[in-house]
Amino acid sequence: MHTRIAIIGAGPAGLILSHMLHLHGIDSIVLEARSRDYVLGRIRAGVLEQGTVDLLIQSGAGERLQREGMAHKYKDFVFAGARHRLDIEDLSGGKVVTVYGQTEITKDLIAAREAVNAPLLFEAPVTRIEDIDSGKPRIIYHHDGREHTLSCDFVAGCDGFHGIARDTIPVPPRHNFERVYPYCWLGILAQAPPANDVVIYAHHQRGFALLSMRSPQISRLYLQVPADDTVDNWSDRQIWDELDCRLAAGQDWRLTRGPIIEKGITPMRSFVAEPMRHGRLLLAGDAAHIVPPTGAKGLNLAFADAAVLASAFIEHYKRHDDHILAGYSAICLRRIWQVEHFSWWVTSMMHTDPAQGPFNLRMQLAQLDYITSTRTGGAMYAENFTGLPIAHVPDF
Ligand code: FAS
Ligand code: PHB
Repeated sequence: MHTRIAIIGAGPAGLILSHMLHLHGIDSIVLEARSRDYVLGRIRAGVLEQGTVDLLIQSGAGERLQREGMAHKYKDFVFAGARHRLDIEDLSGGKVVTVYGQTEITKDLIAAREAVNAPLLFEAPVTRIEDIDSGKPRIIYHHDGREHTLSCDFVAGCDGFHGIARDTIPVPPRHNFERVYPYCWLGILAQAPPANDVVIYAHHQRGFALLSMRSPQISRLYLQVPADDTVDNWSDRQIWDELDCRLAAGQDWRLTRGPIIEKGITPMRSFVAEPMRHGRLLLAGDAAHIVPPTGAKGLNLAFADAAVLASAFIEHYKRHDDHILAGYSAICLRRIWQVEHFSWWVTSMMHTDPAQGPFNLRMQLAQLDYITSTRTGGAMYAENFTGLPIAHVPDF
């Protein structure tokens, strides 16, 4: 078999890339290791930047997002026993964030691909990527109990942090940059109406806590826990009590409780692999970078990479112009490092780290005071939270 673009992974990066290429008449094949049900069942991100929402709507995959997505003009911070509201729409010059689960985006994009009978193979793990330095790279994958070979013009490594594409780039030139944090997030999904109209980030001496949502009936909540913690250490009651303690500190409200339908531990790390291209292999999304979820950037970065990569392929095939393709890694990495900095900064500001001592606690409170009490500080936060500009986005 041959295709122009072999895409490894049916996560947000791989799915939106194949969708955008299709709209420009460029054929691709998506190879996904997991089953369709597994991919559709993953509970992950929830906050979309303005650019991600615009991309989904303009590419025709945002109809349900427009109906069910919850646009947030504000964001709340809780610290030092008080709640502070940030008008992110005003401070960002008119942009908002939209709460709409990554699970729903995956459903919408898989539906869009299957509606045009796109070649999207599940339970088809890629085991090798060959000849990326030649003009005819090959993908070796397993499907239906047999090994297959797929030749292509380019390979898009959209296979996430634990995929194989990144390691196909030799060291050197590949160089990994990493920071692992001494804490994790315990996340829950609960059948309980969200106790607030917008997302709350809480700074507390016992640790960070986050209130988010998936619908008017479903709450998404997180607690900072030690790096070696497990969900088995926490009863439902202990989770709700700790969330109340941190989110409602010094205030006269409490969370609405309900059945917890999903629990999970998310590790916290910052990671970037440079470069994002080697020969005919180009990386996008978590395959190339990871951010701690405090900035709500992982999913949005995947979309931004895919938009630049789609633009590069469109220019290559339709205008025989390789400027974006040649500059792909540098173009993406400039924005990625700015988002890595924002995610690291917000994580360091919001999470308690006993090793940092009391001076650090005062530094955190001073930053939070600056963001919530000055227009300059608020505007800097809002500009990053609603999303930095993406260098190249295809038109549809
Ligand atoms: P993904 O990891 O989503 O997709 C990669 C796909 O490639 C997977 O489906 C995988 O099965 C497949 N694959 C891997 N190896 C393969 C192979 N050899 N052959 C074929 N397919 C292969 N981000 C936020 O912004 N906020 C959050 O709250 C948040 N929570 C998260 C919680 C968890 C548990 C995890 C793991 C991530 C979370 N993220 C969050 C980050 C997440 O949303 C990612 O940024 C996003 O899924 C990135 O999308 P992709 O780059 O497409 O990678
Ligand atoms: C979520 O809704 O899952 C969410 C919100 C904000 C974050 C991370 C995750 O920073």
